[in-house]
Amino acid sequence: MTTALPRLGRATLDRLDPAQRPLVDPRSLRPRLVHLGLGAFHRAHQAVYTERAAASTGEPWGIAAVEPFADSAVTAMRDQDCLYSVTDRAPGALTTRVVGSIVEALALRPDAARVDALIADPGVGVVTLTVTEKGYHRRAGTGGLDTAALPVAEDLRATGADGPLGTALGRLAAGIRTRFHGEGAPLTVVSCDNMAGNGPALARVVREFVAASGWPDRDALLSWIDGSVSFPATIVDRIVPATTPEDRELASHALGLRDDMPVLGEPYRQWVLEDSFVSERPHWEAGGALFVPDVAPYQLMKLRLLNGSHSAMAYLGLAAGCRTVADVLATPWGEGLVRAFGAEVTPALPEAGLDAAAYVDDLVERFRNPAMHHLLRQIGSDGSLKIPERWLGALRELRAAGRPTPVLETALAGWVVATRPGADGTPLYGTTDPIGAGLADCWTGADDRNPPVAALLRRVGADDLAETADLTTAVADRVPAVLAGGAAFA
Ligand code: CS2
Repeated sequence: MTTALPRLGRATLDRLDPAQRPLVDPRSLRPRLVHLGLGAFHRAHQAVYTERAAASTGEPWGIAAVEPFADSAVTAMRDQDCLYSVTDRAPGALTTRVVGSIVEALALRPDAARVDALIADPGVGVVTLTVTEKGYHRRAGTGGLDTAALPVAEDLRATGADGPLGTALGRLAAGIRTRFHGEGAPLTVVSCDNMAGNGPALARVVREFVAASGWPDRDALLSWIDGSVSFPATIVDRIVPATTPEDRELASHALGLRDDMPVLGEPYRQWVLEDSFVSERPHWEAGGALFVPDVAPYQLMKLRLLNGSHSAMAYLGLAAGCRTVADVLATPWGEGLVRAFGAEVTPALPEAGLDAAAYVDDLVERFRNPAMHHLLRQIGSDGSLKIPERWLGALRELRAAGRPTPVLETALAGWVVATRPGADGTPLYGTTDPIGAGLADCWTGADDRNPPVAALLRRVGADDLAETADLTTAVADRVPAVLAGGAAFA
C-alpha cells in the first residue's frame, strides 16, 4: 500500500531519482502568476509550461493556485508543499516526475484577502483561469453575464455591502479593482477554458460584473480596465482525465513517495496564445507555447474537431455501452465516427493553412491510446455548456452553406438521449449538467418516438435551430437508433 510510503514534499525530494525531480527548485520561485482553478488540467498543462519557462530563463515564475470549490484539494496540496507528479501516459510507457512551479495553494473563500493582495501585487504579471465553461456564468445564447444566476446575484449584492465573494469571476473582478487602487500596474488575464473567443468572453463577463456591481468607483474602474488589462484568447490542449484512486497508487509507486495529488495525461500538449500581453509573462515558448496574432483558426480547429468529436463519442459511446474514449476507438465504428465527424465539420473551419486532415489523423491516435482511461461520462457532463461551443456554431455554418450534417444530427440525437431521465429520475447515463433538472423537465409528456428536440435546443440558447423543423425532425428521427445502441452509426 502506497499510504505507508513517506509523503512527497520538499524534505523528501532528494529521495527521488534525479530524472523525477522538479526542473526548478521551488524555493527559488515566488508567486508571480495567480491561477484560478486548481484542477488536474492546470497542473498538467500551464504549470508544466511555467516550470519549463522558469527553468530555461532562471526567472522566478512561481504560481499561486486558487481553488474555487474543493478546499480539500488545497489542504492536500499544502500537505505536500504544493509538489505533485505528472505522469505522461504514452501507450506502453509511463513516465512520472514531480513538478515544482506551484508555490502556494489557496482556497477562494477562506483565503480571499491573500488572493486579493496577490492579484493586486505589481510583482504579479499574469492571472490565468481554468474554471470550466460553468465558471463564466454566461447567459445561454447571448454570452453576456447571467446576473440572475444565484452565485452571481449573491456576489453582486456582496459588492454593495463589502461582503464575501463566492465566485472566481467576482474574486477576479475584486482583485482587479484592488490593483487599480494600488499601483495600477497593467495586468494580463488569460482564460484557458474551452470556449471560442475565450479572451473576449472573459473580458465581457468581467466588465459586466463590474458594471452591475455596487462599487461606487465602477465607471473609473471600467475605463482603467480598458486601458490596462488585456484578455488574450488562447487554446489549450492536453487530454487529462480526472485522477482516480488507482492513479494515486500508480504515481506513488513510481515515485516511491506518497503523492495524493498526481495528474496523469497524454504526452501530447499544445498552447497557442494571442500575443496581446500588457505585462511581463513567463517565457512559455520554452515549453513549446506558440504566440500568434490571431488564435481563432487554432481555436476553432481544436474546439470543433477534438472537443466536438469527444462529445459525439461521449453520447454515442455511452448509448452503445462503452465507458471510455479508448473503448469507443476499439469498436468497429469508433474510428469511422471520428473521421466522419472530422470530414463533416472541416468545411466549417477557417481557411488558415492548418492541416485539418492531419489533425484528425492525430486525433484518432490520441483517442486510441489504451493507456488513457478517459471516462465518457466526464466528457458528456455539462453538455448544455459544451455543445453550443463544440457543435452548434459549425452546424449553423454548414447548414447556411447548404451542406448535409448527418453526423452532427446523430451526435445531437445522442445528447438528446443522454438528457432523458432514467427510471430513478437521474440522467440515463449518469452525466451531470448545471441545468440538468431543466433538461429533464423538457421530457415531460415526451417519449423516445417524440423526443423534445426543440425544447432542449431552446434550453441551451439555440432558439434559431429549435425553430428549424427539418433539423429537429432529422435529430428526432435518429433517436431510436441511438437508443438501440451503436449499430445505427456504424
Ligand atoms: C473534454 C476536454 O471533458 C471534456 O469535455 O473534451 O476536457 C478535452 O479532454 C480537453 O479539452 C483536451 O485538451
